[in-house]
Amino acid sequence: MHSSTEKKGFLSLLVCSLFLVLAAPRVALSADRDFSLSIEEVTVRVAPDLTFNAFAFDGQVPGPLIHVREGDHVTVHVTNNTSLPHTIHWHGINQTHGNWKMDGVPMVTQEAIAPGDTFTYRWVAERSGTLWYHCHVNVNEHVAMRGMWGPIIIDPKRPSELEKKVDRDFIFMYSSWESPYAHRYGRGGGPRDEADYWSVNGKSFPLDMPVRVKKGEVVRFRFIGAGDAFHEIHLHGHDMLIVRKDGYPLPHPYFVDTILVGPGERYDAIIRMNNPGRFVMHDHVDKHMTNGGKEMGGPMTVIEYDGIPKESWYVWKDKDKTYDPDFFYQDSMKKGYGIFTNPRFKGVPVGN
Ligand SMILES: [Cu+2]
Repeated sequence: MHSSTEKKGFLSLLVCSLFLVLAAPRVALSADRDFSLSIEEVTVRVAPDLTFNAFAFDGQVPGPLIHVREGDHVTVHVTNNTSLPHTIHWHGINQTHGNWKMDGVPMVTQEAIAPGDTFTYRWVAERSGTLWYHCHVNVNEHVAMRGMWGPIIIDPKRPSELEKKVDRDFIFMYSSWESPYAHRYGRGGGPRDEADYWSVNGKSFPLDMPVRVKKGEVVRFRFIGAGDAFHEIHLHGHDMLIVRKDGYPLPHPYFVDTILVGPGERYDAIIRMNNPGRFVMHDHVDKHMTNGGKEMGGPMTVIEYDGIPKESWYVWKDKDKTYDPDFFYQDSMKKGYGIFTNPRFKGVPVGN
C-alpha cells in the first residue's frame, strides 16, 4: 500500500516535471512587444518622373516591418501627425481575444485618430504568416495611393519542414498611383480615376531593386496586394511553390509560374535558387509595366545570382551605386523580433 502510494507520487512528480520541461520554452517565448508608429505627411519618389504626397507610417513607404512570433502580445502607440484622421487595421488578426475595438475601423470599432492625437492598439498575434497593416479611413485614397501600409510577419510556433529550410525572406508589396492627384491630399481613388503608375515597395522600375541571391539558397517570397490593383506576378526561370495563402498554411502546396495577387491578398512562395543567371520577375498585366504610359516601368525586378558578370548592356549594370540591401526587408527579417524602419524608404516632409 505504502509503496504503491510512493510509486504514484513519484510517477506524478515525473509527469509534472516532464510537463514543465515541455511547456516552459513555449511560455517563455510568448513575449510582450511594445511599439510606436507615427503618421507623417511626406513626399516620396515613386518613379524618375513622379513624386507623390503620402501619409506615411514613420515617414516611410512602405511602413516599417513588424516582426513577431505567434502568441505574442503586441501594443502599438499610433500618433497622427497629419492634417486628416486615420486608423490602423491589423489585416489578418481576427481580434478573437475580445479585442474587437482594436480592429481599426472608423465609426464601427473606434473614432478615427484625429490630427495630433495618439491611439494605443493592443492585439494578440493569434495566427502566423504574412499579414499586413493599413489605414481604414478613406481607403480608396489612403490605402490605394497614399502609401498607408506595411508588413506584419508572424513566425509560426510550428513551421513546416520546408519552411524550416528557408534561408532568406523577401517581402513584395504591390500598389498603384494616380499621378493627377500626386500632390492633392483628399482627392483621387474614385471609380472614374485611373492609375498610371504601378510599384513594388513604393517604387516603379528602375527605382526599385534587384533581388540578389546565391545558388543553392532556399528563399521565401511574401507577396502582398497592398493597393487596389490586381497584379499577375510572373517569375522567370524558377518554380514557385505556394505554401500559404493569407497567412494560412495550405494543406496541398502547389507550383506556379504566375500568381494573381489581388487587393488585400497575400501569398508565400518558396523557391529553390537553382538556376544561376539573371531572371526577371514582373507584373503580367502588361500595362502595369509602364510609368505614365512609357515602358519599361512598373513592378519589374531582376533576380541576380551572385557571380554573374554584368555586361555593359545590362539595364541595371550600375545598380551597386544605389543598391538597398533591405529593399525587400531581407536584412530586417534577419534581425529577430521587433519593429524595423528603413531610412531609404523615407520621404521628405511635404512642402520641403
Ligand atoms: Cu488614413
